Amino acid sequence: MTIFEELSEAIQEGDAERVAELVGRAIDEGIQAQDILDKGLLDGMNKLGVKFKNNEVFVPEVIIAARALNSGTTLLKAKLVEEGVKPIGKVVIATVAGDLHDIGKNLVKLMFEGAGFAVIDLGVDVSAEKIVDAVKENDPDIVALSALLTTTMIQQGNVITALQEAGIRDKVKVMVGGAPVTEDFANSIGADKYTSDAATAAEEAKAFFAV
Ligand code: B1M
Repeated sequence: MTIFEELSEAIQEGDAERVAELVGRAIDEGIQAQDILDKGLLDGMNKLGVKFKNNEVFVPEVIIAARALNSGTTLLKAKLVEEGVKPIGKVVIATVAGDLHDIGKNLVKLMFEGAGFAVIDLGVDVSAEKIVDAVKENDPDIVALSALLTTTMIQQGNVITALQEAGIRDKVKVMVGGAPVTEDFANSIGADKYTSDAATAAEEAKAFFAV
């Protein structure tokens, strides 16, 4: 088994200690940080994403794998900066106003990070105004909105209206999701993409960049 395969397996098993040990070994062997990231860490996270989508693993496994991914990327960060590796895109993510549910939003965030995006997480119960401010401040490629209540999903539309009113709607792709959200609803509010789960959200985000 190659060191990349070992890393991918350790990520899928959520073995943070082993991930740290393998990343350290790969760095010592002079392997490029980008390869360690793409062929090892992100390969593992992508494979886990597919298993999550197919209901072969569940939320706890994804959270544990994300912790393992973090232990690897923390070690790699300095080397990645040194090699000038850039994230493939920037995402502002939030759970909309009035909504405190963040488990799904956090999973979407993890999948985006696993796919190589830089993610700015605004948290829960985030107003349209705050999201517009964050877009102006951070110039993201994607705004990702989560809503878990039938009473708050309408806020996703309010965010799009606020982006239009601020004259910055065309600068970002708006992705929406959450249990009560449907493709029809997403179309009705003018979102760019609806996905039903976190792994597909990251895949579709990559498709925007044709990566
Ligand atoms: Co709440 N809650 N909750 N809750 N809660 C639901 C959503 C509910 C369906 C339960 C029920 O009644 N059967 C119901 C909503 C009913 C409705 O609107 N029709 C409900 C209610 C009513 C409420 C309160 C109003 C209860 C009360 O106080 N009377 C209250 C509201 C508080 C508020 O937000 N203002 C409330 C509170 C809470 C807790 C705080 C106790 C807790 C949240 C804890 C937290 O998030 N930190 C909670 C929980 C845990 C749930 C349930 C049980 C589980 C939600 C969850 O995390 N699922 C939920 C019932 C259920 O869904 N079975 C329920 C796991 C998570 C991984 O799934 O978030 O759907 P989910 O994410 C999925 C997809 O939706 C998708 O990806 C994930 C999978 O890969 N996805 C995206 C999510 N965001 C996406 C964004 C994307 C793409 C995909 O692109 C950007």
